[in-house]
Amino acid sequence: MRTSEIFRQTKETSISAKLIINPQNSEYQIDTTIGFLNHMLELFAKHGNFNLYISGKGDTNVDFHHIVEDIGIVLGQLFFKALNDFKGIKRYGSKTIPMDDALSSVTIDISNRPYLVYNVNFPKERVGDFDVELFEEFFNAFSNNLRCNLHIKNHYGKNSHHIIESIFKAFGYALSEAVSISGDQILSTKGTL
Ligand SMILES: [Mn+2]
Repeated sequence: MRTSEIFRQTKETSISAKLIINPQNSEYQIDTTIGFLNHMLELFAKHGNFNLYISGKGDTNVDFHHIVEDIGIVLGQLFFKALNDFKGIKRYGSKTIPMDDALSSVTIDISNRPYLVYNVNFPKERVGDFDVELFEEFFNAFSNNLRCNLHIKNHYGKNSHHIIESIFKAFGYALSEAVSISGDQILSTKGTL
């Protein structure tokens, strides 16, 4: 069973989280105090077939920036810790997923090399009281902490909620593929990642 737990506390946020990769049935319990972020992480867990438990709070009276970035850090750390030096994983994953008017692609290489390419423009800056530009910080933090290449592209879409939802579903699906077991070797001609 590939699993990990993280507790991270700073002066800005406090987050505890647990991950199980590819369980029998995906289960999730997400409470970040931000409804829209919870919604996205639930989609991610469901579509990636992960068990994901996150309980976090932060200085959201300042703005949502710290908690969103720190959840990205913790999520990346959870996968890094659960993946046992990346041994035996498929390494690459890619998925294109629509959501009504929106179409997005996410491609991942779990390469031990952090790099984010984020090609997303939202027609509206906010969904409810949530500033969608924060998702770039989230994915950047995730990529830095899992140490993966992460390429995110929105092809088109009219509705910001649909655009980000198609991204999170594709993110879960692509990551699920990349972490799936393909053998007992490290997939690199260097023999190491
Ligand atoms: Mn929705």
